[in-house]
Amino acid sequence: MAAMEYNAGNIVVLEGLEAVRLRPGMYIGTTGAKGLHHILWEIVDNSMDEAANGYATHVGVVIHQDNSVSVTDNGRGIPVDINKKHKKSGVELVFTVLHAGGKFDNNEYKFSGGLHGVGASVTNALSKWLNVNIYRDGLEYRIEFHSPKSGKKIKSGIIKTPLTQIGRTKKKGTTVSFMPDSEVFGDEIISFDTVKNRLRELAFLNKNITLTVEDKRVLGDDGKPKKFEFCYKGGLIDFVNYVNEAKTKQSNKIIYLEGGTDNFELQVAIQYTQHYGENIISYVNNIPTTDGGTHETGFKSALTKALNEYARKNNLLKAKDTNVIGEDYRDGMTAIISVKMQNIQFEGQTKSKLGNPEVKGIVESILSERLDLYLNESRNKDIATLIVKAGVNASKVREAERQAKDAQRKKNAMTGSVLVGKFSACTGRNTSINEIFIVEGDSAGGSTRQGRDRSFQAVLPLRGKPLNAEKKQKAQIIQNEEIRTIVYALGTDYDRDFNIADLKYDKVIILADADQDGAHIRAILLTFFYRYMRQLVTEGHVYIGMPPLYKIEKKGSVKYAYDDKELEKMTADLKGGYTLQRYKGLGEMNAEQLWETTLNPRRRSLLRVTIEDAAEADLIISTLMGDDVEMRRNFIFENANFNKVDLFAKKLGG
Ligand code: TTJ
Repeated sequence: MAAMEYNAGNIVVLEGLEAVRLRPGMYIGTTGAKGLHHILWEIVDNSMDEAANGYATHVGVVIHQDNSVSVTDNGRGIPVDINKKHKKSGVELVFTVLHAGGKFDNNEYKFSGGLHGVGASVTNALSKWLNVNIYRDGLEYRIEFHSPKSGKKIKSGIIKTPLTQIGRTKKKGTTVSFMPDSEVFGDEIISFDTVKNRLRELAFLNKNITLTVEDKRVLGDDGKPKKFEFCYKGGLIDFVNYVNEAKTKQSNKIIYLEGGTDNFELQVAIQYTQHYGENIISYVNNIPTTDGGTHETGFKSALTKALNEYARKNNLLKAKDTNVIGEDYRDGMTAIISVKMQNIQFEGQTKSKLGNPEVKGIVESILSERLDLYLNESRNKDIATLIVKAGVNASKVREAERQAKDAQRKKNAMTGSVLVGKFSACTGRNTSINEIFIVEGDSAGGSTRQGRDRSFQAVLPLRGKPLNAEKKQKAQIIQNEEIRTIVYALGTDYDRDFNIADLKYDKVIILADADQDGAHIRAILLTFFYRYMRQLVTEGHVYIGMPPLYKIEKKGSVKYAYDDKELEKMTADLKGGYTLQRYKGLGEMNAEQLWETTLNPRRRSLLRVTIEDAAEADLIISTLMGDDVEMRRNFIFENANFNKVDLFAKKLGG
């Protein structure tokens, strides 16, 4: 009987992992870079759970030369004893039962971090091999897996070497090493920067835990593997400092508030800067909620109420004044919100919005109480007054801007469109396929206009450089001719009046040269879109066009290379006898060549601009475009060029 049960159970397990192999997308979203990193986060999250609950102090990631990865913690070690119900060791269950993860013992951790809880078995299923070493009670254990191959009959199982005690040890903890399967992920490999950024974020969110990442594929200047270590005693306070590093502050003070109940924890850190707009970065169980949700709504509502109450009580708002609206109290604010809770529900297309309706009230009630205490403490009087005054002021500025904008509208109506003579619209009306090219320079603009397919491609040449949105007041920005033309052409309006439903194009494509000037124009435009039309970016409408860098001609046949790697391959294939032209700019191509290489959807290469990491995006933009010259110089020096902003971009296809 027992044997039967074991076999039956075994088959279910294998079918589970086989299902993951057959449809990886169902479990990790994509088999591109994001999915590949997802299977690493599944492992890291387990170690973070152990650390966040006080059992481990260190979590480390090592990327090996062969592109395999190890994750190590110094926690209690995954259980090795036999689970009575399943008749298997704890570790075997973790890696072979779908959705089990570290959560096979439901009551082990109060809050479980991590992505979507598909668990470590998914990592196992999508790895060529996966090995676990466990250091526990003075003994070292090891178990080795290799994954079922899709399309082939499953034989005895996926365990290569069963759980074995292999020696004695003084260490404690767990190490999991695995090789992402190239049959699933192609030639996608783990990115050091992606790991580094995520571990830094985790270190901010979980104070006093040390996170390390080491890349054995790359040697640093000292001849040793690249390595970073993150550990923050200040948690969210350090996080705000990091995000605001390049910004001019209203006050150096950071407001830190926390509170909660048995099964809900809230932490908030706030600082006011002199920069335009608000920057709220929020998390639930360490998962970024880029689209906000009920925790953010609760936060905003508590903040507005508390500040208005304070304003009335201290006569900063007079009886005749109306309340200041929330948006005005958040102008210049950086806030980081982290909640930990059970049974999270995510909403929205990208599942990055917290949906639990009860959370709004919970956050609101915790924060109202804490904020009230904070604001009324005598030593906080200066900051409380400063914030309220800034809010009152922002509301006056907003009113003045509205009037200026109305006046501008009337002026536009009288003088006709600002676009006359510059902009070439497309003839088709289908906004779901139409494209607009924003092109650097009049001459390139001219070739683009002649080369395009006018049925769906519009062209807007830029004469001068648009204003850097990071450095200017809002009112100045819309005075700028280039910016005004863009806003008008897109049809969406901007800032608080922005409405994505009015967007006239599916793709907004920035077309600039592959040089410093071009990079600068790209950065300026991306900054404007990011600050004033954010949805345009988050919903994936912004692209960077990629003109070729080289033209290779042999016996009348022409080929184009878009980067040096491609050029190397092409010239090697041709084995001599060719002529090579390096394009210095868009202007060197005639209309026909431009169509062939850069405009034609069948042939061209586009980068789609994405924002996965809002904190990083904000920091890069404020550093590159902000007013701290010294920081900018260091940043550009460290990152070798001005193109870091282009790192937001992901190549399409391939
Ligand atoms: C579970 O309850 C008993 C004590 O240990 C708990 C546990 O699971 N600890 C644990 C799991 N520490 N580290 C892990 C772990 C580490 C890695 C790298 C990967 C996985 C799947 C789990």
